[in-house]
Amino acid sequence: MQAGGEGDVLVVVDVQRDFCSGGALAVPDGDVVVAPVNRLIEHFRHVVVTQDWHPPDHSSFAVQHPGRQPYEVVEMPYGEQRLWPTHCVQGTPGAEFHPDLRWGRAELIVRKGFRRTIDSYSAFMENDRTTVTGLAGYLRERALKRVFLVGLALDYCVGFSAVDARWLDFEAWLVEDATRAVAVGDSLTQMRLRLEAIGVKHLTTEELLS
Ligand code: VGL
Ligand code: ZN
Repeated sequence: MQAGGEGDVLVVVDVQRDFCSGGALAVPDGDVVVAPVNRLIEHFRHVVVTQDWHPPDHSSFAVQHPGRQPYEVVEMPYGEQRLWPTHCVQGTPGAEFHPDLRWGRAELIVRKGFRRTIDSYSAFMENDRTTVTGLAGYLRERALKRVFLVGLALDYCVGFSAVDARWLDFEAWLVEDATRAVAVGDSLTQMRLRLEAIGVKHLTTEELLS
């Protein structure tokens, strides 16, 4: 496939220590994405990376909700929200990119989830579905129209970024082998159905590079 040139952007979602093995919210096989992601970073002319970046008392952390456990769902003013173990706290080692990730060529780092009262899965929009990160405006101003998504986790931040990319009228592609899921309950099945329904296309790193 002809991809990676002008008009295309690789969006590398949350490849951070806390989502990899030994991390606070480790995604099964999360580290496996680093190798294909690095190949893709080298290939793409334009690369954007995202960084989950929470204050220490973020409202998505289960410890902020007495009597609640990680992975339970609670009602927030903006709707349902899953609670997580404390992860990706601003300035801590867990919030750093995976040490092997070659993110140096990235043209933009989008930080998200920095507002205490709102969680943010998507690289475009926070979970209240109103507050924006600014990424859509950035991509439009730079005439980047095809968004290729990779990173962690497929059923949360990568998936919701793809959903919003489509909703905001970008072409969205998922590079399957360069992403992995947290898989809480049926989160992965749900996300796959949703991505299928809205026309998010998928391919492998090999297909993209050949
Ligand atoms: C993520 C849960 C909480 C992700 C971030 O990057 O998919 N998931 N914060
Ligand atoms: Zn988070």
